[in-house]
Amino acid sequence: MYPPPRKDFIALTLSDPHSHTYNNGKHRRQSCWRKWKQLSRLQRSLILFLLALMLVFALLSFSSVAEQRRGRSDTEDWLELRDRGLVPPVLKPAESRGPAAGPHAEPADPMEPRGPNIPALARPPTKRKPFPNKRAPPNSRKEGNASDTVSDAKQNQEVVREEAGEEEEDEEKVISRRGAEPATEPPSNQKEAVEPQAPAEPAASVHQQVSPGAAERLEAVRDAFRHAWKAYREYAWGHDELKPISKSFSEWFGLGLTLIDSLDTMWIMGLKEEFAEARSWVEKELSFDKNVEVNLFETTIRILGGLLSCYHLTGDQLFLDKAKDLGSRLMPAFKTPSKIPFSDVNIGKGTAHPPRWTSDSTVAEVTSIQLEFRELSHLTQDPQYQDAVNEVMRLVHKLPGKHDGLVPMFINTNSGQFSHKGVFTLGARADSYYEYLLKQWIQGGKTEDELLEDYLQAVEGVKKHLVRQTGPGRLTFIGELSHNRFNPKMDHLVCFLPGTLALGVHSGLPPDHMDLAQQLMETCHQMYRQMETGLSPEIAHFNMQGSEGQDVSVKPADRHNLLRPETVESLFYMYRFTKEAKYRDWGWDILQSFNAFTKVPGGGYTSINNVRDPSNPGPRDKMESFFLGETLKYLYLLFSNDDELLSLDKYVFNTEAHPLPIWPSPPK
Ligand code: DMJ
Repeated sequence: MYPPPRKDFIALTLSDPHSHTYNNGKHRRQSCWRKWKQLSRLQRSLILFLLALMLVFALLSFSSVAEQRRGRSDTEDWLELRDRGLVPPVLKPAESRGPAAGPHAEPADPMEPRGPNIPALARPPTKRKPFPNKRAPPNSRKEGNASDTVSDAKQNQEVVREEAGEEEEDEEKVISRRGAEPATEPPSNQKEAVEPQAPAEPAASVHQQVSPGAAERLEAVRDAFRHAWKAYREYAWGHDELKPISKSFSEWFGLGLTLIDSLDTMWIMGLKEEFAEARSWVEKELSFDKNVEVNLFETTIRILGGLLSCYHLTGDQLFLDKAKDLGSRLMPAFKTPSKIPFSDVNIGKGTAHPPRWTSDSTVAEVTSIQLEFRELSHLTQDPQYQDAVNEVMRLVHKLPGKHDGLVPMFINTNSGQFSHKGVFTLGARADSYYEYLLKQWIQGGKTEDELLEDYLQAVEGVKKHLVRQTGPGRLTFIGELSHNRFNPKMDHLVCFLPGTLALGVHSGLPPDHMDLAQQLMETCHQMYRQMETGLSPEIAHFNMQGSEGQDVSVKPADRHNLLRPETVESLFYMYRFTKEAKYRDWGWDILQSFNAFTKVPGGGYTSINNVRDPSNPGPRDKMESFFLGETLKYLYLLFSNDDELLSLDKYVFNTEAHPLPIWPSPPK
């Protein structure tokens, strides 16, 4: 018998797959083992080494394939979202990153699915910073000062660019929030906040009911709000206004103006956690027992109106208690010889006075506090508030010096007569007189005839004296009358008028008011469209000469944009009553322009100096409280399901966009 030959290779014996004999496996094991034993030590070591090498290689490739598979799945997610139209359009690199997070990470919104924040998906998670319970900026923070005018626009541009670098860092923090890390503890004040009662129609439901396009737009408005709020929260918490470029704040009355002004916006947008945190500040920090001078009108429309609307939306007694406290502290303003209130009140001392240079008050101011004071009486059953403001309307109703229903801009607190007569405008110092005539009439159940009479007469006066058309494009606009001389100048403030006229028609007033509303809406839209930044100037001049040239021109001193709400406010009304998609599209264009030219990287929006220069719009380092209180709110309402959210048959919006209920029964 020959010994088995030594082999330098391994013979593999493949079993017949069809042979299922009982001993087959055992036999094969024995055969392999025999063959292994026949190999030399060197051969065995070589084979073992090769096998070990293959094992290591296999392990390495497995982890890399798994990694790739994870990456691919995120990309696929992104593509799917993009195809479904859920990815917001990219405006410029900074904006495409989605909202950045500062040291205060944004809490997740429990009411809504967050909109896609796509670029963050494929990034590795990073550690999230804790959520500090900061109620006010520390003492080291720069104090706000009165001057918010930026002398050197270039310098500010550089600041903006520098801040863009910061957003790279911020972006990483956003990414961490999207990872699977446990949620950070909320601030203690947030935990203690009393959960406000849910509104009858929570804003969260709106998202499910609107079309995909509208849902994307709503999310873009919420993103804008969050971006602005983040900076306010971090750099101006509890102060009146944010200075987003210097990351500081400025005070006007020292009452947390932006915070209170924004409360109902947050509620409407379904930003429940942000709302709860702000509510907690109102509960623990807000005090009106302060030696501060406040402007009666501004405090009424923003703070009193904001508190009252929050009370209605949430049913939370805290807001009504605060409103009552503030209302009673404003009452000294009415202690004048004429009962026409002074412009300024010291709410701590209980004293009131006109501005230092005059004994006049502004007509719009004394006639645009009525909705709020009347509502306060309605809720408290204390007639003193409504008696005071109704008396003002009664006096103005019968006052000589009007021009076919148009009112001058000033009224004297001693004599109770109009002063500086002969100038008529629908812009600053007169605007909301007209708006509140209609809205008081609606609030009171359409029973107060003098209000209606004054409103209808005023609209006729506007048509007769102030409405003109441009030569080139036949744009209808509202000019001003100064001692019988017509001036083709229109403040952006006048863009409230299309919305008010439309509301009047919706409330049963002459249908031809709608024609004027539509034409003026087109003009306000053109005031944005014809500017290089897509943003309206503060004041526009209109070309009434010939058929050549531009319809709209802007004087150098009027080129600024303060993030004002009037045009988007009117778009909201016009869309509600006509359902024409173009009004939503115009609002969307405005939001894009705000994002392109006023968004400060890292947080906040700034008013700008020059709407005609897209390469250097010149940030002013100020975010007005009404941007959060009004402008974004109206944009949100414009894109939301109108039947579900704040019906205009149930609510009337005050001039700072705070919804107040229409009374079910007429006033006594
Ligand atoms: C708002 O504060 C109010 O609407 C006011 O009546 C005039 N407009 C500003 C914002 O532009």
